[in-house]
Amino acid sequence: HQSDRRLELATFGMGCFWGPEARFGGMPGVVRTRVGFAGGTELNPTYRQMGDHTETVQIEFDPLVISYTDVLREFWQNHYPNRDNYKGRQYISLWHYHTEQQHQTVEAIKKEMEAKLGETIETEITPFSGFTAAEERHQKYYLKRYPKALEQLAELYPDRELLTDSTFAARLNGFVKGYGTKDSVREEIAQWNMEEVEQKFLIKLFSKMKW
Ligand code: MHO
Repeated sequence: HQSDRRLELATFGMGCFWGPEARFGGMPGVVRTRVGFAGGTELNPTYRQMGDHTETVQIEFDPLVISYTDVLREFWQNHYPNRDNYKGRQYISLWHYHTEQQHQTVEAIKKEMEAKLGETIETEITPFSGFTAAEERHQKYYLKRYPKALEQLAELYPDRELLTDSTFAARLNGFVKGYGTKDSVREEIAQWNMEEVEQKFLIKLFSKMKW
């Protein structure tokens, strides 16, 4: 699919991971999304046994289209970071930075958001320490509610791993949750870094998709 040159990673938790995967998956410039577990010590976490890990979304994005700063603002503008942790660490507000440059940006945007919120932000900000993908049934969770659409995608993505990693599926998962319109999705596909015949194929598939 899209080539991976110059992609950047962001890893964060902001409550149940289904919603933020759709939100960020619907954003132009986000090339790949996955949900999983991060931040804890439990070995081989699963949904049923995540131990001290947090429900986390990991995105790969093209910084020429969407900046790390944009991703951070979207993160803080769309959850309350100081909630009581009623289920231990499962739903805490968590930000993992991958580089020292990212770390500095996180601290700067945190200050900006604290000024807006009028409160100290308690998001746990720590260096990335690993990410374990969640079970397949949690990936692109909202898109999975549309079996007819999945059937039409099955030819393109014969195994579910391919669907999980696809930019198209990330955008569709956002679309079904109300992020983006038919036109915005079509317009964006036309910008993707792939052959024009592939773009046309995806646009047609999307336009004719039965939900
Ligand atoms: N309360 C939600 C949480 C799911 S999210 C993957 C539910 O069980 O529907 O934690």
